[in-house]
Amino acid sequence: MEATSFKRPAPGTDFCSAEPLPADQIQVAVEEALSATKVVDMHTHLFSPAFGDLGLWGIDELLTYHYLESEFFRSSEMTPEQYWALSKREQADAIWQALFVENTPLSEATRGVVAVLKMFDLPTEGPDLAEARSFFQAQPIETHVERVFAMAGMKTAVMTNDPLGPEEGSVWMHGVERHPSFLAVLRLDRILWGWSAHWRQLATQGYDVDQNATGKSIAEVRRFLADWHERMQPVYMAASLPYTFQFPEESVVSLLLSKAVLPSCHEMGLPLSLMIGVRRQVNPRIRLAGDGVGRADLTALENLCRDYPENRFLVSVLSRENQHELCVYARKFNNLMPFGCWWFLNNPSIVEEITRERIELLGTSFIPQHSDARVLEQVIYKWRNTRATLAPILARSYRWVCRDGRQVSRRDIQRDLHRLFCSNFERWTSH
Ligand code: RAT
Ligand code: ZN
Repeated sequence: MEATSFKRPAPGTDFCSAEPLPADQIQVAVEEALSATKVVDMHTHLFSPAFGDLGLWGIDELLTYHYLESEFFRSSEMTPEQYWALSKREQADAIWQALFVENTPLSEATRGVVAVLKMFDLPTEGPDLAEARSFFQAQPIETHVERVFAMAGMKTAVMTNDPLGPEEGSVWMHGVERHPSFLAVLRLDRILWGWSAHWRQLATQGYDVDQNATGKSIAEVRRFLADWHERMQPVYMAASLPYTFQFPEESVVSLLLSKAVLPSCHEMGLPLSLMIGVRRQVNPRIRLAGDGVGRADLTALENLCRDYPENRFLVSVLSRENQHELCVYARKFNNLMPFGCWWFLNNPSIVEEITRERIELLGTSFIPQHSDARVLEQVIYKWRNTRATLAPILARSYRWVCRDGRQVSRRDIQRDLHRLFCSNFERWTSH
């Protein structure tokens, strides 16, 4: 099975050919190059097999993805409380029944499940999930991971690793075997936004910190980050920030960012990834599915990029209304790398709009997409859809430059795709 539904490149296709391409061959050349480009998935919630049950995969996890849970409550009479009382398997059955049997799976997240089932030759419209369950149960995880990465056309997946995560922290403490296809990321949400609820965890681990981050706290948070840098070898540090994020301001978050996180990132040579725009728990009854979106004030980002020119920022914004500003800021600050079309933006119509705007304003100096996958097999459909959406946009850009008077070769296309999907990230994270 292919990473895309595009036509397979003819055997012996020379992706390095400098021959100018006739305009009518550009689309196919872009499709072929996209199928052949192995991507770095720079933000996922996947785990390497060494993390055991923290790594989610298989049909029950695919169906209970929080994107599908929020759609489920729109098509079922079941209340959230009744749903949360069910076992995972019962929840998956309920979602299958409501969204795939009683309705046609037209949304992006439901189509994704159909595409995954199809890729494994499993029934896409059966009344129950028996065949899919027995297929996934029979897969040894190590080889299954390799197969899924090959199907998705992925080179590496970047994890999201929370040192204060209840189960994850102890896995790291006991030492984790590195997997060549998974890179670590030091996620800071609990330390930044969750400081008041989590500072004691640092104190328990032997760091001399207090509730208001005074006294030795800053030096001790830096020591904590250094210890976790050593333990995880992360490729960047990361935080998700609410739409109300301001910087600088009189707050513990601002203090920790400016005095601990940014200096540590600089010293360690790591970028800081900021995902801005979540409006947390708009509907707490539906738990993880209950977060929304708000338009952020990106002057916070302007202040960060200008005042910390030695730091590098990987940034994704959740609100559609913030996308243009993000591109404009990227034109002002070369320490800012826009990335991905995140969460509610990861739908073909919006990916198309955002990517066109980014190409027009930034050329190839951005990272078009990450999967944000929480369940292993999601990368198959997410990357397939990304390639399908991007192919015509890129092809059109190449046709336009030809029309303007500059010819384009397969070598140009190959170089550009490599920059977009691999080297923009790899250069910034120096790995
Ligand atoms: O897209 C998602 O799955 C969200 O729930 C978030 O996890 C977001 O991607 C994040 O990393 O905070
Ligand atoms: Zn995420």
